[in-house]
Amino acid sequence: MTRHATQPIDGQKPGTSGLRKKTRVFMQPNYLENFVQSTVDAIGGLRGKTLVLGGDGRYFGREAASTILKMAAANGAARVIVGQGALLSTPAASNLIRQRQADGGIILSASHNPGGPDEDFGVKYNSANGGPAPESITSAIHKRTQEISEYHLLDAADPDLDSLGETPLGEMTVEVVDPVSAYADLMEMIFDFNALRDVFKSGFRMRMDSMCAITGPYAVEIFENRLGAPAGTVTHGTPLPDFGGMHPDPNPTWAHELMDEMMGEDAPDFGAASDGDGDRNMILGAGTYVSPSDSFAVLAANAHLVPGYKDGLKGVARSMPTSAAADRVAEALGLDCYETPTGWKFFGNLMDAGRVSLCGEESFGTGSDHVREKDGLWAVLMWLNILAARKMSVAEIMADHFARYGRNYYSRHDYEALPTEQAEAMLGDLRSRLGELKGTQVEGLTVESSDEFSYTDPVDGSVAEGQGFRILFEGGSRVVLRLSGTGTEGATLRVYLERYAPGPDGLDHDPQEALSPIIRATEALVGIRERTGREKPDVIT
Ligand code: VG1
Ligand code: CO
Repeated sequence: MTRHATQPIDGQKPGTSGLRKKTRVFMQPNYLENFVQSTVDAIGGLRGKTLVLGGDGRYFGREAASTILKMAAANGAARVIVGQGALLSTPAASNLIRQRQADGGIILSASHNPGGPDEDFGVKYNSANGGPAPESITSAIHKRTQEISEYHLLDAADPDLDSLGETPLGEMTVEVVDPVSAYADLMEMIFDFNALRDVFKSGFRMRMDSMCAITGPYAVEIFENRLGAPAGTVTHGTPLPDFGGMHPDPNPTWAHELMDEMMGEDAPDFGAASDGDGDRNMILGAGTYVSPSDSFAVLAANAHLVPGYKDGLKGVARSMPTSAAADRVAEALGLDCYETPTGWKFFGNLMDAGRVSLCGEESFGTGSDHVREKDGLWAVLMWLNILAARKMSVAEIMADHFARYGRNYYSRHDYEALPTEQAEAMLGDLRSRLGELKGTQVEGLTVESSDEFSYTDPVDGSVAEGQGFRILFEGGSRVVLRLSGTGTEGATLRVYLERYAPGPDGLDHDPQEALSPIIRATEALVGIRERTGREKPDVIT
């Protein structure tokens, strides 16, 4: 018997990046099974297909992988390639899907959200191009969850996820692979590993904080084993089911240990951190924090120094809330620059069509067309390679970049776990006033325009509406507001603040100070403090 009767479960709607819920929600009877079967149904079944499967090692990942393997077998899949121990970083999964020409993949992660029985879990389907399924598929999955009546699951013992090699599961083959080697090989093809070895030989000091999440084994293999960085360069390098209690979100708030070290005396030359599933990165120099939007712009400006991009870039793309720093680089280099909604799934078509090579988001996400996900360790290697080629410190590279292109002062303020109704009412009210804001003078600023962002994909013509509110001020400053689509508790309001300083003066202010008129204008126009009663944001990046 492989058929099991079930009933629709409410709320199985994928967000910015797959379905994310409290782990205990996923552990309820039929919850995972319903969502996985709906995914299978929405993509036209699995008969004869090959899938890639793995996740970031968080609590419930192994059990979920076993269930999914038995479901894949009962649904007629030919083969599932699974990372040993059910582990795969998100970029490594994307790479395997592409390299092995699989039909798709399932990634078990809630990314930068904490893990554990009382924290978060997630499931995401990626298509044959290695990228997160586009909205057409995620909405078909959601629709299917509302009408599902049965799922298929093989009655078999849990498959062995730890021994490398092939074993049968019913008619299907389970192929357990080393999660790290193919990814590390790909990195060797893109970067100048000889030059990087020389950098470490010369005494260059780096700290890579893997935050007890998935990048630990990848970072140890790449930095310590292949590039010769001293043992201990990678900290928190063992993936743990609860991330050792860490919140694996690489930003100054949650990666505070690394922040303290990099801002302290005798700081290493270079510091980096990554998130739960390994697709995010934070970049630091001794005493220097690089804002993600600036990091993306620096990578675009210097990519030609890296062997994998020596012939130049096809174009670049950034999410709408990401600062326009990269636009200035694109303009100088004569590259097309696309502006997409938040979420990596919107970059896939542009990369597949050969329109862009590099993509970036303000949320510590950068990547290229080497895979179809953002890629944390790739970004760290980009920086290392650029540092090696330019023989400058992180601080020097930033100062040089700002002097050349001007500086887009930028910050994101997050208000977490707001009552959903309150947050929606606040933005609903803003929506109703959007048309009247033009010309409003506030805190010495004048509103130039305001709208709600919608995106028409230039490749397939699909339209995504309601992707965030934009208020633009005269002189190039702006504020963007949107609600998060990855949280599992109430609503998280994200407020993205930006102000452009052309230079040569005024390039080295504290971003919060430089942005203070915009912060005050936002309060006057939207009334966040007044309506939520929150004195300040929970997280500032
Ligand atoms: C957030 C970020 C977005 C990112 C997404 C997935 O989404 O803002 O830029 O693509 O997380 O990242 P939201 O809807 O919460 O703002 V990851 O590393 O969690 O897969
Ligand atoms: Co992530």
